[in-house]
Amino acid sequence: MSSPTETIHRVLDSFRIETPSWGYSDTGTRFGKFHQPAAAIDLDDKLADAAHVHRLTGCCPTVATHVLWDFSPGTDAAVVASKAASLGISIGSINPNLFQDQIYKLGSVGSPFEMARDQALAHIIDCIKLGQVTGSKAVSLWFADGTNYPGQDSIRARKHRFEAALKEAHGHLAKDQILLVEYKPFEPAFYQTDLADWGMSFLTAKKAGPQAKVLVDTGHHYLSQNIEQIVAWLLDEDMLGGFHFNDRRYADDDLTLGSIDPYQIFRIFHEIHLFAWERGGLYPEIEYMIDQSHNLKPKIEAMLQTVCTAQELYAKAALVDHEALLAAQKKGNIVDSELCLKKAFNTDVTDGIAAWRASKGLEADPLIAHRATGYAEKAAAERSKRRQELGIATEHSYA
Ligand code: PSV
Ligand code: MN
Ligand code: MN
Repeated sequence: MSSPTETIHRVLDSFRIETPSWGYSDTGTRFGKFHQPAAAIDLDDKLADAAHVHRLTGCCPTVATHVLWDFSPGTDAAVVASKAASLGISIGSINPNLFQDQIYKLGSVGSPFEMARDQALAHIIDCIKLGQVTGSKAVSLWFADGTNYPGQDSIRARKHRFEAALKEAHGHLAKDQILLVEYKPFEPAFYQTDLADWGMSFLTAKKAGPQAKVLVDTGHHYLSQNIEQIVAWLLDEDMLGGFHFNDRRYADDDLTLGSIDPYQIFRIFHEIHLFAWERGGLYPEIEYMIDQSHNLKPKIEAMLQTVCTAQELYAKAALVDHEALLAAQKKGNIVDSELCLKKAFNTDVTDGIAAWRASKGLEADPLIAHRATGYAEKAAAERSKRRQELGIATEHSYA
């Protein structure tokens, strides 16, 4: 058996986390937006911020992009890809925007209106092509589709429209592309969401084709739902495509990963490590992505906190003694089985992770290292000036 330090090094070496472009710019809740002086204004700023996070952590080489928020019709995707490359990162998942346009009032691919469905499908296909130009692997689909009142539309007709659209979209994928199908049980549709849970995403992805898999956004579940069980089932069916990391207290809160319930994230990672251990150390291909847009915390700090928490919980979960767990389970020893998880969860992995960072030429603590660079202050000064020149609403800072 390898030592804890060796285990931590081994698992962190292949653990990559994608940061979201929308996590670097000013976003808000439906109640308002609190501007931050250092927030990214445009895609160039977002790429620079993502590259900065990667430089500090060494594990965030890709940035997810949101079409319409990042790419306008005139944007040259190849230029964007080479800009990213010049900063040492690349464009990660492409997220179509299927909820912003007026035409999507009653849904996108699930809409009763053919015009809306056609526009949505064409947009997804455009995003698949965009992914081919930028060299991205995943096209990540989240739909705001659903209905708000009983009787508003036929639930089964909407299901069929989804199946047809995703099957058609799948036909446009290149061999190395994947289609990730996210689910969400509520909001903005409140009576019924078309892809409300993992089962609906699973079936829709299966019908779309072999390159479509399920995306688990940790915030998109009912309270107290056992997410690790969903993960275990998806792993077993080879249908787990990726994650959107965040934490929540009530709903889709998009709080920092592990800020509310780190043990939940640990248990998810445990299922993944256990699955790999049973396969002789062969890990499934999973896209680990962050889906958080911090409205109150400084954005880069929140991103670094998230990445470090993900690494910490991933490392801890790798320390579960699988042999001891199996032996305890075989004896029906519930207490010892549970203790195998608790022991790993309670292990302090700070030094092990610091040693891993040192071996990559990284500082022990990315957050402290970030503060020492003065990056945020420089960005705040430069971006505030640019905002004024551009006539963009400026921030009111209490800091
Ligand atoms: C909306 O719920 C959402 O947070 C989804 O999780 C998407 O993945 C994300 O927005 C980006 O469109
Ligand atoms: Mn998401
Ligand atoms: Mn969400």
